[in-house]
Amino acid sequence: MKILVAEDDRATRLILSRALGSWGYDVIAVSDGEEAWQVLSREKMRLLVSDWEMPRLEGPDLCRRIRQASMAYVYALLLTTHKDSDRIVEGLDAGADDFITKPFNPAELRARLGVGRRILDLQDELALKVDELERANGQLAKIAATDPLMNIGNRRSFELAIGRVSQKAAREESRYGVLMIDIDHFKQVNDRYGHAMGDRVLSAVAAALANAKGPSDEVFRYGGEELVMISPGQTAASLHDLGERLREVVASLRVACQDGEAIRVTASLGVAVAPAGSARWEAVVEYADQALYASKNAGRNRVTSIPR
Ligand code: GH3
Ligand code: MG
Ligand code: MG
Ligand code: MG
Repeated sequence: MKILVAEDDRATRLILSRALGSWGYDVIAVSDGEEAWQVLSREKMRLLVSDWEMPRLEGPDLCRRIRQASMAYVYALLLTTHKDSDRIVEGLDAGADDFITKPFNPAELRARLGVGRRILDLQDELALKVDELERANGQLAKIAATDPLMNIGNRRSFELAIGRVSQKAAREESRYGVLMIDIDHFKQVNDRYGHAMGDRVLSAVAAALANAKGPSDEVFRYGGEELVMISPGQTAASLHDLGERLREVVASLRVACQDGEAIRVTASLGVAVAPAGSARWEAVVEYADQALYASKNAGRNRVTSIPR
């Protein structure tokens, strides 16, 4: 383990370096606090033995600087000739973890450094646990935002995403479109091929739509066999074109059945563009939903835009 020694007295520095070296430490020795600070800024050091009184930067000031910096925890042991407790309090307040009085007893120094290493080991274990928890948290967040069958964002992520998109559009005075996509007569697919096959069709439709969307578009499962897409920067005409393209993607999809039969489905779409600068997304979703109903009533497998 590496250890940094800061001591301006040459003889003490040598004695310290030699003792630490003989205990297996990899020693870097410097002659004042400023030099010590430079080493700490350059290299990852976890253990510091620092003299109190040194030119340029004294031990307690060095400790203070270390505690203010954002670096891995450095266990700092101050060497001092001061035995009075006011001074010791001052050193500990400055950020030192422990102190030892000069002239030091080598066995005591070794034991106190052992304490420091124990604390650093605990720190490392804790840091590892925090890493693990953060990773697990990230996985959970992803699970909570994703629909497992369609492997796209769920209703909750849709609401977060459209909130984000609509606020950005309001700030930038830009437009965005919402496309509601509902599979036609899907109940019949379940009735005819079974629920498991129905699941496969749903996941194939979601994959095809996710693949067909533009790079800034986002697609989500709105619920059941209904999907919703957000498409920023659209005019009514370009949004209708996108809807038409997605309708064709669904209609040309073939999902193979066990007996070799290819299941085909169609979808009805309702699309609506949010007026420029509008942050209220609920109304746009409502318009797209009304348009979807219009597509269903007009015979399905079609795209309706509101307002026309
Ligand atoms: P329409 O053209 O009017 O939309 O007819 P539809 O049959 O698609 O609509 P309806 O709302 O009557 O039925 C939707 C069906 O979608 C019923 C439901 O069981 C099925 N469904 C919803 N979620 C899932 C799912 O996760 N897996 C499967 N296999 N089916 C689902
Ligand atoms: Mg000194
Ligand atoms: Mg349907
Ligand atoms: Mg439906």
